[in-house]
Amino acid sequence: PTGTILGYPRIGRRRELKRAVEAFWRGDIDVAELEARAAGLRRATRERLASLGLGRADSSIPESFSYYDQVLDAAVTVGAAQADGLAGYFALARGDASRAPLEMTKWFDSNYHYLVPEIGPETEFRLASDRLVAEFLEAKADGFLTRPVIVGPVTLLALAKASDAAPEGFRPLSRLADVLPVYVELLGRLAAAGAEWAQLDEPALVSESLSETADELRAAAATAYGVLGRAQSRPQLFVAAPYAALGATLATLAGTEVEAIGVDLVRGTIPAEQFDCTRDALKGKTLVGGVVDGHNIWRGDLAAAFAKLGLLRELSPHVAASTSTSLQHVPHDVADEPLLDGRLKSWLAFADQKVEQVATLAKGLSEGAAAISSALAEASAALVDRRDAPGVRVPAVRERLAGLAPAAFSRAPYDERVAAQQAALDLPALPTTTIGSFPQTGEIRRARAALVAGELDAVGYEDAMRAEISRVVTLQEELGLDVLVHGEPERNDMVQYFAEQLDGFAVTVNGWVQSYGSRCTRPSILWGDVSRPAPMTVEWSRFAQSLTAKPMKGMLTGPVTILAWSFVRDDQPLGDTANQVALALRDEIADLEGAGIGIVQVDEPALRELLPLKRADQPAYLDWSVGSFRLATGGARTETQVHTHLCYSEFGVVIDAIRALDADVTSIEAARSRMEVVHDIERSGFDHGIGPGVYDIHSPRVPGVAELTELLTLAVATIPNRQLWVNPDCGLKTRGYDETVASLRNIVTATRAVRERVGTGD
Ligand code: THG
Ligand code: ZN
Repeated sequence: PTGTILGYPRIGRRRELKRAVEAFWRGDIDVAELEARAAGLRRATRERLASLGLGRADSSIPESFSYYDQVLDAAVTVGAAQADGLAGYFALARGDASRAPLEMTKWFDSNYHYLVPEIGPETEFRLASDRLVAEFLEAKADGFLTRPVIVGPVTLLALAKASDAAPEGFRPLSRLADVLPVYVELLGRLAAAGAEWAQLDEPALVSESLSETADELRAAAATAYGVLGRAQSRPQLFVAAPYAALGATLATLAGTEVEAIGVDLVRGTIPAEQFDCTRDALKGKTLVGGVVDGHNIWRGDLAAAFAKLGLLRELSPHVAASTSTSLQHVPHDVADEPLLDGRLKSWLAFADQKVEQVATLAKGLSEGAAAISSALAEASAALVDRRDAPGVRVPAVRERLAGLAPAAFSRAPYDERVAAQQAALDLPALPTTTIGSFPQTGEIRRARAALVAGELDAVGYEDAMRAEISRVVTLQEELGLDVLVHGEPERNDMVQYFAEQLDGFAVTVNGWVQSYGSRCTRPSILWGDVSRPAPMTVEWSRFAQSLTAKPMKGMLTGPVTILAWSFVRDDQPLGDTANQVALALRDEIADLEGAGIGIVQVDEPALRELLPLKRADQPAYLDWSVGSFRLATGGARTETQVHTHLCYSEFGVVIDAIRALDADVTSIEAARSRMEVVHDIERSGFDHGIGPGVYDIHSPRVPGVAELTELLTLAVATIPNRQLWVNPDCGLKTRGYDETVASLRNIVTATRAVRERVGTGD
């Protein structure tokens, strides 16, 4: 085949898998019904892919289904995670009465989260699942010859963490030789079932953010694919290395007996100096060029993609077109978006359109460029149309950015700010607050759904939201918190809420993308120059502040996070786009100040998330990301206290960035590590306000007063009191009210006890 994709969304065009899996969890359907629905989805996917131009019988359709996560699937397949049936599989992902869920973390530089397998010297590898074989046979019975996909051994081990039983310093990759026989056995079964190709995903080979060095990973690849290549009975092997440049590891893989190697030519290139050595090593191997971007939703430059495949042909006569990554990161189909502007739609390619692009390129490879010249010309015309369309470049936005003085990125010196803020806010020592959102009750969701359905008018909706805000403010006053929030009932999602109000963004109706397990997000599309036609949050905050004499925090989402959780234009540097968003937020902060708001929190939970995989790219990233935050907040008055919140971050990794943000107060996730972070904070010499989360909001467990007191005692013993804030470790949106009230009450009680002990009682 000359065209394929690395993987396809599995959640379903209408999130059918999410619905089925959640119905199973609730006990509404049994395992047979769940399996039947999943099989139906897989069938529909194969038919769809064939109708979009992938071959039915040439292994170009990948078998990339997963009930929850592909890393968990691989771990279960090799026996590294024990799952008793589907219920046991889900228990690994979500935990049950007897065990905690596996840890979840971000999959390379995507917005997808995978489960982290735990592997130690005691882990007994064995082929424990035949799901891959069964799905291949299921396809075969329907007349499809598909290509089974599994996470490869190097990536599986490199992403795993050491089990609790493992000795200090143990690394799962040290078990490579033990896991390879299981892969060999699996390949044998696939061959026996009639599979002609198998795909092994090895994104770890491109990463510089793992604990293994590039040399260690390259050596592991040589070992692994040396062994798998020599397997007695196996399908042809396609090793895919998405998400960044493969570098010298391409030559390493070329030196093994695998039949095809996939390279990401959207994020990476093959350097000219590698051409000679690689060409000889490649011999009869197929190079699969990932030239259609699997990460974004742009139609892109198809002619340029085709030209890249031409360059690959100088390395090997066998070249195939592919996506740069699995299409699991993009929604299904532009045609499912009736409300998107037609002109914008003509610039877009979701998964189905990208499959068609691959099919076009494949045709060009086998029949010559002339056979696809009109398709290439149409894509180029759409690019030209996009370049000059109204809203893509707005002179007023560009002039304002170009005219910024360096001073726009800085506030008064921190000492001055501390004094002015203390005078204005008069907060006690160890002030208590929350991160911003309160539980999104069924009532709130119903009101929003009724508004969207037209059953509730804007006035009725706003009344419902104001009632909720009053309830939340009253609750916080009763609890005795020091800095209050309005609870954000009016926000569906902390990015989409802003995207819906800013010029330059579009939002989708069906553009769901899997975030983890059954959870999805609907990223907004940032297509043009960004500006703020009107204030976005001010009336809600003004109303909330009118209800209380305590300080009310204004709540905004920062520029980096707005970019990270949207599909962002690819026609200018991210930093330029981020600064446009920053200016809109800067104006919003000024308006909040005008409405009497003295504390503004600008959340950047995704600051760590966008960090590039290649170390060489990281300084430039930190430069623009920090710069955009400073531009957003740099206009705040000296007496306005600027907060930020970061999640999913190891403090050690982002401390330099946090310092550079220069926020007055930063709250971070810390509860899961039992406050070990306070030692990092102390060592780093960080001297601004800091709120290490005192309990984990990701679980319904209510932390006890004694436990909280102990954590706070540790914190005050390590960090100067004047710096310390007390808060949960993230927003409360996904929690219920019962546990939220109980937890916050305990936080206030523990804080008061510790305040008295350190002699700065309120
Ligand atoms: N918003 C956006 N992107 C995100 C997050 C977010 N990416 C990273 C992180 N948070 C991912 N975490 C979640 C947590 C919960 C859900 C999705 C991603 C979730 N989604 C609902 C679901 O799938 O049922 C749908 C929500 C909706 O109706 O809008 O619960 O916070 N943009
Ligand atoms: Zn958080």
